[in-house]
Amino acid sequence: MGMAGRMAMARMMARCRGLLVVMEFMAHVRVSASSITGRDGEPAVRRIPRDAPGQLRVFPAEQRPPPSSAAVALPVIDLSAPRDEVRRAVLEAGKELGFFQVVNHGVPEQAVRDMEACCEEFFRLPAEDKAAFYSEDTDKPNRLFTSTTNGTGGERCWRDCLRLSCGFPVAADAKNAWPDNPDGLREAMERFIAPTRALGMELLRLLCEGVGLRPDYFEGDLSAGDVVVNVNHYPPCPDPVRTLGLPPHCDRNLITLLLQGSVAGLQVSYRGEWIRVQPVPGAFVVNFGHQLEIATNGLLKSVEHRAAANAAVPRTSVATFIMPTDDCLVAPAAELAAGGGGARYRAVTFREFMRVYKTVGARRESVEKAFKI
Ligand SMILES: O=C(O)CCC(=O)C(=O)O
Repeated sequence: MGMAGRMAMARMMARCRGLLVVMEFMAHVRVSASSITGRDGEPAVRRIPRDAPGQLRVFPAEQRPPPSSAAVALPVIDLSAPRDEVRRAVLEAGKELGFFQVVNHGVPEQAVRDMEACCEEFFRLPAEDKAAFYSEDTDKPNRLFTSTTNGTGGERCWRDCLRLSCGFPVAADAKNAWPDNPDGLREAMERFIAPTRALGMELLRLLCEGVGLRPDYFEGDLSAGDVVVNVNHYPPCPDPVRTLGLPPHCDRNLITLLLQGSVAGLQVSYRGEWIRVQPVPGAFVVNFGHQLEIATNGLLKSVEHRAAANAAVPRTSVATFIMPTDDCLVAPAAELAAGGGGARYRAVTFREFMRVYKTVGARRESVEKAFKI
């Protein structure tokens, strides 16, 4: 074969490879659902929705979205109130629920709006424009994937996710690793990350003051790992009663700041019930990850939450996770351990925590079992 022939062949193979990726991507978001089974192997769905993803996770009845919600709402805390008041409210909500919403939080409205708009636009792109970003390699810091590896036993939940990561401050090569389509996504992400991370650090300072740690306790390695953003996208689901967007899980990081958008879906575990979190325009939902629970010796807990699917409209949420560095040794703060009858968690590097977390899954009970003394 001559040079021109070899080049034509190379071009065709490259096109085929591209197509395979697209087909693989499509297979993950829309394939025939003939193999739907519950976790225990029982054929849980008898009438299969025509457009359901393959191996759709069908949750046992007791884990499905409840017909009614708990009669408790997450507190909405105005961060522009006097500091004493804010500190008290944040600590109270944090101790009681492990979750709260914040408004007047200092993250510019425009930064929030641009981030949400670019993320929604990303998921509206044709599959072939997103396919290059699709990967099932969980070690990749930036990727598009379907469902979650958390506690689904390989079955799929009704969620696509664009995960974007960076160190802080954001370096040029980190920014260049994010999708450049749609236009402006990289810039929106960069403008969003800085004030959102600053909000997380301010909440950590308030919590430190509240529990009696020095205000900068979480500055340094405990918060200097990658900032990870999960853009969760839940397309309308043909059978939302029998599956979930995300299964119950606790977060692995230090603190999480979630924009849940205008469509409800987040549910928070509270005394055996699920609180449906009502969207508050412009608010961040805040919750604690396992690293905060370990560092505060269990004073502030990482609480299980999940995302419901819905049949009517697509939903996009943006979760920002503040993480320790991989080598950071996370242990109960000495002053809290002393006051709390000794350390209740073993000291662990964040790398080792993540190794175990990936093995035991994200349910609260299994993580507790692995790290509680
Ligand atoms: O979409 C939501 O409301 C929840 C997202 C979430 O829990 C996560 O990204 O870990």
